[in-house]
Amino acid sequence: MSHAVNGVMFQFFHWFLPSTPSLWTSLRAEADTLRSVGIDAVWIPPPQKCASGTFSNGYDVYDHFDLGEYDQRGTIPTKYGRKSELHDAINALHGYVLQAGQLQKVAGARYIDVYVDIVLNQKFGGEPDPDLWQAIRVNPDNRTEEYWGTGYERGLIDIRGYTWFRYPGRGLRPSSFEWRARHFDSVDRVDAIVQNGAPFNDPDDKYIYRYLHNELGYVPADKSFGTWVSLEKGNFEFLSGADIDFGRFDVREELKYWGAWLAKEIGADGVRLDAVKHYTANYSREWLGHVRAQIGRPLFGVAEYIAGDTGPLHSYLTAVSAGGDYPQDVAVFDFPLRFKFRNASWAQDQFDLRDLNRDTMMAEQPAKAVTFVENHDYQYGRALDSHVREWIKPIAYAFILLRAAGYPCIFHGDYYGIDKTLDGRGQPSGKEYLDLLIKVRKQFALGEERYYSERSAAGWVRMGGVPGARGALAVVINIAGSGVRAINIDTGRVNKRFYHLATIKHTGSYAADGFLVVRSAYLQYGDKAEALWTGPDGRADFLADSACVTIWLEDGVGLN
Ligand SMILES: [Ca+2]
Ligand SMILES: [Ca+2]
Repeated sequence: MSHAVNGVMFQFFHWFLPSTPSLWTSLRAEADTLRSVGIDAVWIPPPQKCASGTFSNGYDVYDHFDLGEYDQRGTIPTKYGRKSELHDAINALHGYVLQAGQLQKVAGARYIDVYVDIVLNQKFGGEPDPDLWQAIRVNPDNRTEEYWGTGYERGLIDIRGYTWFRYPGRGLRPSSFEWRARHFDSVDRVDAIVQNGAPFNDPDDKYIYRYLHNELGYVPADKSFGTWVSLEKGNFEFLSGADIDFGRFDVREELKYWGAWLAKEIGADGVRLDAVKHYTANYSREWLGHVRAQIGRPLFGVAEYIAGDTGPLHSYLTAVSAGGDYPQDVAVFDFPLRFKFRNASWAQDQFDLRDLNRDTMMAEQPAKAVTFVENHDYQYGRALDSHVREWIKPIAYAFILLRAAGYPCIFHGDYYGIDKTLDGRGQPSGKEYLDLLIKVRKQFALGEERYYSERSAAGWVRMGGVPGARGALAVVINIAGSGVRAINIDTGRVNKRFYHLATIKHTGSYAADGFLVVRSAYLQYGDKAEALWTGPDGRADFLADSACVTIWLEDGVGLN
């Protein structure tokens, strides 16, 4: 968790960003705004050079050590900019400016943590390897099924993968490590196949090729897919590109060395570990332990383990934070909760809101849950109907920002909106309502929580009464297709007036002004349009309109 009480994380990128202006430049320009609205930590995308140069989003790693500094893959900057611009952006988030060649702390500037995206599973863009390397064909849908024996497209083969990474454009610093076939577990594209001494052509995209051996004399002699990886598809070690073999000591050491180098080089305060279900959880632990020891200061860690159920997430947390000689603290993104938001946004009246509080990390391991509504992998335009529909976003964000559990993360596209030329549809900006929710989180989402849920509406009170709390807060969310709903809440506040702070709804538009934040009286609430009173038992029916979230604040000092 962030050092801040009620910390808020921000994912500062989405999938369809253009490469100009560079993201690092935009981030630097936005640093003061992010600071002023209450952001505590910013998750930045993978900063290293990738196979498709300025077209890569950061996950097809070519050279971990090129942060937009060397002429490789046809470009010096990455999609997100030059290394110098990355430094400038991080300095701005940390509250420093460069003056006459010296970094100066800006008086009073709050420090915003920087979490960097760490891609350890795969590499892309290598040259055809000088060596043929022995392999076996594997069924992509069931990785335990290997095509041994004799017959067409069966048996031992030698392949030339795109597994040679030697970095002439960078040279031998900060690392002289040269990647070759022996450093990988598997590939899905090959330059050549040789079988029984003759060239052979497999159909494209039909197989994964698993390498069988390390070089002569290496221990272990044989390669294998890892344990403590996801067992979807039999064994989910391979994701894409050239899959790195963490069964090797030299590989483990090289990427730990890189991790410590990167964290020191850019002053990272945390990491977001990409695709952890595709390499052994033991390496997440080993890598975090090494980097933390090397940099000698706290390093937040959150892992991307995509799962619809919490079971695999608990297993991963156990392996990393309770396994081995040096267990490492780590959090996980709450994908089960995010998929519920997605499903609720499509099912609306058919969705049972009581499910939001079941089978989620927020419910089952709240201190390890990074909660979120949308991300770069699921946003509109990525896959058919994978996105969370706009109408539910204020409701979902209220659920993660105003509840007691979890460390919430706001998505760039949800905050700034997305121009329709980028994603094909457009997305409205949620800045107005998100700024308000962050404020309410910081000042009122404190103290004991009491939560109530019915099928289409739910509500909760935060009772305050702790340092920093400005009073009690009641929130109602309503996913019904029509009609105002009431949730009876025991506020613990007897005969108290709660005023209508805001009702937030989507107008149906994908243009910039697609969300409506009603801050004055909400006429559909009748005699409760401006305020309501709790009874002598502390209870009241709190209201929200259909497809809305409504926030009620205890009368008193009010929102600052
Ligand atoms: Ca892997
Ligand atoms: Ca392996």
